Amino acid sequence: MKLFSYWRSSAAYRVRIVLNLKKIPLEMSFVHLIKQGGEQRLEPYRQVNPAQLVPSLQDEDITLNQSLAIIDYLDAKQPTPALLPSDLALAMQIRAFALDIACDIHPLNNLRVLQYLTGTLGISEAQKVAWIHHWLATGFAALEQRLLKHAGLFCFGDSITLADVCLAPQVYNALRFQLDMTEYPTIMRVYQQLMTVPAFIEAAPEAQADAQS
Ligand SMILES: N[C@@H](CCC(=O)N[C@@H](CS)C(=O)NCC(=O)O)C(=O)O
Repeated sequence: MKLFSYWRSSAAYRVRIVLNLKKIPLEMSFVHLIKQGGEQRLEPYRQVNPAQLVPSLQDEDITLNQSLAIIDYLDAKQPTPALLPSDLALAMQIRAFALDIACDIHPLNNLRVLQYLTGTLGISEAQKVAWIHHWLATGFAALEQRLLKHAGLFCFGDSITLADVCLAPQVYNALRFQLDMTEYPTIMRVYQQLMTVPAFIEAAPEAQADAQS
């Protein structure tokens, strides 16, 4: 298996956490999202993923994009540890929480969106930061409410689930953009707990071979 990743990509970070939790060995291929105008836009990677986004996973004759589809694929191949509980209602609430992040929070602050805002539409750096903070705060307010109901040690009880896999990279991203997190004490408590788990520590952006490159 080969994962196309970039150290600061929060979508790739999700997949790296799952690979570590499930102890699946694989080869890494780094796609630098800034150098050369973004290697994701160059022909070799466009052949892998025409959407020009990381991550992508290659396994034998299959090439997959979308981190949550990749995670489902890995989960099917290596079911333990499980990322969702057997209780259907709880499992779907966890999946919905993951989708809250992957569909409704993350895309608004993605690199190409920010580049379009500053480049094509000409907004200032301050306006860009306001945009990032607005959409993160909107999303985190709802996540905080959900966690008040469900959190134990982790997002949903005391076991790591798909919700934690998506939450940690999104919080990393928010801290990187210096969002004031005092409004989200439950999110931060869970995040601090996740930051003690080896699978999360080893998947962190700064722990990657391409970090700071
Ligand atoms: N929904 C996709 C999102 C993928 C995505 O947006 N990747 C970002 C990095 S986190 C990217 O490659 N950005 C490059 C760009 O915006 O040009 C997934 O979950 O895999």
